[in-house]
Amino acid sequence: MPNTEFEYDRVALDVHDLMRSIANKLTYAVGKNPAAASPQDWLQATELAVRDRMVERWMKTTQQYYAQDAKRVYYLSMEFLIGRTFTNALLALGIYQEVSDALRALDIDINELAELEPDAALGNGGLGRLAACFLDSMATLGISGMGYGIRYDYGMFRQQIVDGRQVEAPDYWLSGGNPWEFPRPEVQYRVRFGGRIEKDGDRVQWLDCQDVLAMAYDTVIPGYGTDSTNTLRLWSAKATTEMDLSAFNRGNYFAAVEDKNHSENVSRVLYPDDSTQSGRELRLRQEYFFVSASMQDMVARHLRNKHSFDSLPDYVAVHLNDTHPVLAVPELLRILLDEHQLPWSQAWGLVQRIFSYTNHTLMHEALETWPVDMLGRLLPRHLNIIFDINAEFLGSVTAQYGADFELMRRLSLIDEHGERRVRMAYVAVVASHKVNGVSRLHSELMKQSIFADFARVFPERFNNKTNGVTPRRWLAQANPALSDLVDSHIGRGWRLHLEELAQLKPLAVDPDFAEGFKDAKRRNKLRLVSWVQQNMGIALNPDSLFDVQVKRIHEYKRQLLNLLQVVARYNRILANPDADWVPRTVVFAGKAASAYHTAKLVIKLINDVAAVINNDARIGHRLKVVFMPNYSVSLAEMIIPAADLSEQISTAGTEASGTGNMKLSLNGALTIGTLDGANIEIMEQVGEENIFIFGATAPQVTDIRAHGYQPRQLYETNAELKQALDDIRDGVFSKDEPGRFQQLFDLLVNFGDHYLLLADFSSYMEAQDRVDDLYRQPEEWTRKAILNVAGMGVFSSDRTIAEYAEEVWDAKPLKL
Ligand code: 26W
Repeated sequence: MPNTEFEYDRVALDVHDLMRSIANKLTYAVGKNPAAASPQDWLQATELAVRDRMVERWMKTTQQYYAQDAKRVYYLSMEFLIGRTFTNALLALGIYQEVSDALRALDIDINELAELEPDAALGNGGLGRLAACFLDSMATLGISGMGYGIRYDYGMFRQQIVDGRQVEAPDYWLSGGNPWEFPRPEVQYRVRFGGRIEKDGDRVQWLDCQDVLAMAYDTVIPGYGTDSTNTLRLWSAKATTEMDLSAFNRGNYFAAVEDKNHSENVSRVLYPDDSTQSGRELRLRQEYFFVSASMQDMVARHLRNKHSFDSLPDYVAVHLNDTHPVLAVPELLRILLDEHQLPWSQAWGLVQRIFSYTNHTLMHEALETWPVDMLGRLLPRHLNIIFDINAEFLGSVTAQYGADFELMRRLSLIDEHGERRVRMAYVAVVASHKVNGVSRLHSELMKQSIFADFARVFPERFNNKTNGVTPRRWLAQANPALSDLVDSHIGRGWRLHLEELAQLKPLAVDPDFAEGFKDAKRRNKLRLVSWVQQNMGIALNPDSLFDVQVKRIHEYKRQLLNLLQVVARYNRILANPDADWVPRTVVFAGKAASAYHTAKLVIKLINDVAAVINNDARIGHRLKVVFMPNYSVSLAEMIIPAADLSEQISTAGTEASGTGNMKLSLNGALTIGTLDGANIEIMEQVGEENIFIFGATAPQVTDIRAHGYQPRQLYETNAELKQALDDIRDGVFSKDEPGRFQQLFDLLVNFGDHYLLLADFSSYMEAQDRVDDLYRQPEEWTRKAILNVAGMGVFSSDRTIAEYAEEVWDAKPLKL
């Protein structure tokens, strides 16, 4: 890690210089004169002026990468959930104040400009955001890292709430242009699909395929307070010929254009599914499209600089962000074998030294498998290679364990039950020298469940890398109020050394610091209150407890458990209005996969419950419920700093890690959560007395399921739970359509309650009572909140990346 605290780089950056370069950009790059310029034009001009200052560092870094003969990490991911870049770039360069002053001198408010930038929402949720935090940390640590992914024309859908229901609208994020990217028309690779294989002795040819071109777009990724600047290279599809000229000449203009559109569809849209695999051919095409271009690019770069393949693993590490990019394995083999005529044993040896793989979920329905038929039709040579890997692998297993057919069947890369399918996670494990989970619990469960047999065959491959988040975005950028306070007590070094937050521990009992802390939280709450007022017309009470659950909507994350608690609280208030209620604002946000019926019904229920409670005069300020539409990185940056309570309530054993849990705690929210994913490690860091833990543990979950779980019995014996469930079933929140939520009731009471909401309900209610009790003692609450911030040091993605660099990639920082 860089060891000097970052000093502002004020070289030649006085405000007048900046004003001049912004004005120049407006005129010569945007092509507007100041009188006619819209706020968007000013934003674009400012972004271009800022970009120039990143490019200088970028070139220096690239130069040093070659000069120092460094190893580079290629991070392959279908998703990069970057969010906005403008403010992040200003903070990284240390010129936020100067640019703000320059804009003010031009009579422009920097915050208003920043709000105009669209999010780069090229991801669904945790996995995509983790990739973005990792890019930030790699650049900041000086690791030469390159992200490879897809430049989707349309990112994650925009969520509208119409009559309480989710409606998906396209995300036209590129329509105003994207000043952060550099198109590279000179960097294009041909990606082939279909066709057939012809073998002639050792020579293999892939013939009669359809092809599409992958063109590179480079985005600059600045490190914080360093010259180190990396690249995110995203691929966009281009038809190989502008159009089919023969069709054109036959006068069939439209057929020609349609064909062109068809091949370019491959980079059109991000699949909005996380945690269920769609099984669609276009998704498979996307996966191959970007890994093929990436491997071709990587090999070409290596051959430009080095002469032989022997040294490839000394210069490149390729990391697989889940199984989505696993086809990079047979693709690199194809390039080495068929295009460069390497012998199999050499090529396979290289591959196993180059690849590493992170698993992000144990959920069965999320594990990718592709039908052998589909793969064989689309990528005949790659299927071939996968069969060869399988033969080699099973051969080595037989040599070691004898001919145990049951074991072979379990380990085979091909699932032979019913329709034959390729198990992509198994390909990843066999091809990688390191395989990791994303929290300690998850990494253990991974070895006990989906990879149990592999963990015995390759014990040395399995390891853990607990996730982290970048403190630059998730504290410095999102929470200036708290950042300023922290700076004035322990200095600015935490941005690069998050463990320095531990110095806040003694300040938890310092009345001045506590006062400042409360004040910062209140300002963040007011920011959220005014957003909700302006955008949703709902008046929130900033003095209420802000209880926040923001994440994808999924049954395993149990938004419905939270809602049962809300309904039970509503009933309690109605039964006892004069008790000393702690006023609460319950905030939900998150998208549901567009085909996930149950998750969408949960969104409708949240909105229906909100409508009833918020309009019930008997409740008043005691309880409010809001569902904020279109959860995104930039919305998270506003919601998280305003939170008092962080809901991390997944069924133990289901949430691989969670990263929202880290962001919320880092911003001074207390967690109410199960012993799942990284919650366990958060508890260890902040202390058991500073977190609200409830519910069954992972082993208890297994036990409950094994012993004939009876949710109906819980329903019948817990009166408060029964009332809440009956209210939902009987239409208390859906008077216009009383049976609307029958299905949700049935899932819990009659169809087995797979995620054990009813089993954890009473424990959750008790934990919520402890939350209220503590909130009644504001000094105590604040003290514990400060201790949460102070305990978050280890959850910096810098720590995570340093571990990957050392133990997985063997990559050293550039000396800059
Ligand atoms: C093939 C469909 C599909 C798409 C995405 C299946 C699964 C995924 C991802 C693995 C889902 C995901 O985002 N997982 C989350 O990864 C985070 C980063 O490691 C973890 O913190 C979350 O716990 C995990 O749910």
